[in-house]
Amino acid sequence: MFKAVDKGLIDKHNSSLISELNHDFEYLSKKFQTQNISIEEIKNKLKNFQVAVPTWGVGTGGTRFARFPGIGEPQNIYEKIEDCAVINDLVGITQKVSPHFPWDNVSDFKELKEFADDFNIGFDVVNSNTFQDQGDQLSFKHGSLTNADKAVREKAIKINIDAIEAGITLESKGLTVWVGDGGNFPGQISFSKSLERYIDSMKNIYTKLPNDWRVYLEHKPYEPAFYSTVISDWGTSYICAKELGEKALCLVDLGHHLPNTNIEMIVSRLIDLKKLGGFHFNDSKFGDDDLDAGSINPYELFLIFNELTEAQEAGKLTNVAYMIDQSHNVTDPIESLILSANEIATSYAKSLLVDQNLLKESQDNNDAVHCMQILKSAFNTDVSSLVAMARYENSNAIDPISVYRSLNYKNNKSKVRASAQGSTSGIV
Ligand SMILES: [Mn+2]
Repeated sequence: MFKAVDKGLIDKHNSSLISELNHDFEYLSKKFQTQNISIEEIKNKLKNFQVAVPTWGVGTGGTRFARFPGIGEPQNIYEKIEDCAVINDLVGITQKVSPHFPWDNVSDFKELKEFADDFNIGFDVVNSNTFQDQGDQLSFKHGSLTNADKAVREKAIKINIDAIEAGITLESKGLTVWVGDGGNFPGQISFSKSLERYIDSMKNIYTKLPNDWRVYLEHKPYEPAFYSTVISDWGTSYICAKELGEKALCLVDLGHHLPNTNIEMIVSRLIDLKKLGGFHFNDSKFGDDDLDAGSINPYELFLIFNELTEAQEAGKLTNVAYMIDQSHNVTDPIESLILSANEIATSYAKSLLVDQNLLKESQDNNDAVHCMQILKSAFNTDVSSLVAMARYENSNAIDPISVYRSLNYKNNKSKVRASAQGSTSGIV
């Protein structure tokens, strides 16, 4: 089912590239044979891999200084789904979108579900927004789920419960909660009371979760509050998830850590504690930069997937929700999301090349150099033909960017879509 991109156009592009791809794939296949790696097995895993795209990701992001919208930008969730369908028709591993309520203003969720079905798009985890005001008297200026005012907390709880109800109609199975609550001055908020109020509010939300749902708690050290943040780190997130119960898990947003934090170790800890729920993929150099996944530190992304693959092979991992969460300020978001999905799949593929038994043996022998070589050898392998072949066999594009550019998509959309209004950022 290809509605957003003409399948004939993908086939035409693919037919001009398949001969070279076959050649590269065969070379890699022979190389893997000498290493006792089954290329078919890895390819099949890649063909089944999925990472969700956030609805806010297809709009141009912004900073607190400015936003520079591109042409033909989607102006509502229906147009966002069209853009997400373009991405999925080309790459095939982004079949689900993650909406953000009430950012995504929807009056009829059943109709939205039917609209998305028609584009072969499903709904992943839903996100709630209580970090900006929704236009009434009860302001989130001084916090939402942790606000000292009970009426404000109740409003924030209701937004989350509404998001769950919307998600049920959309056949989602989870809710991600991130709050920007915190303080800008020492003494402004009580560390103790604000955390207590967070847990109390979350307990209210938790009781509304259907049995097969999960709630994902997202932590972040700073911003918008710059002195203290209520859910500031993975430890706090873990404590809250444990307090709430089995359906509550921790979500790791790669950008939500201070520089030089060993994120892959946090991933391992959360796996061992049975509380790793999901990821928001992006990249950063300084803080929550929301840059494209794998654009700055692809080795870190690989090391994270190495932990996930090790846990998967050891039977320690169950459903983990993968989502891209980045802000595209200077690129066409569709191109950035195509490349990011590809980077994530590439890191996953490379992690599958790691000989986990050999790594364990070398660790036990205290052979630091050999351990590093095992990881570096997998990371340095060019798996682009393998990732492209998985796409080709799934009927998607060998070279998605070139097909996308040949569509002249945004230029065409600029003639039928309203031009961007105002300045809505996309930073979560
Ligand atoms: Mn996030």
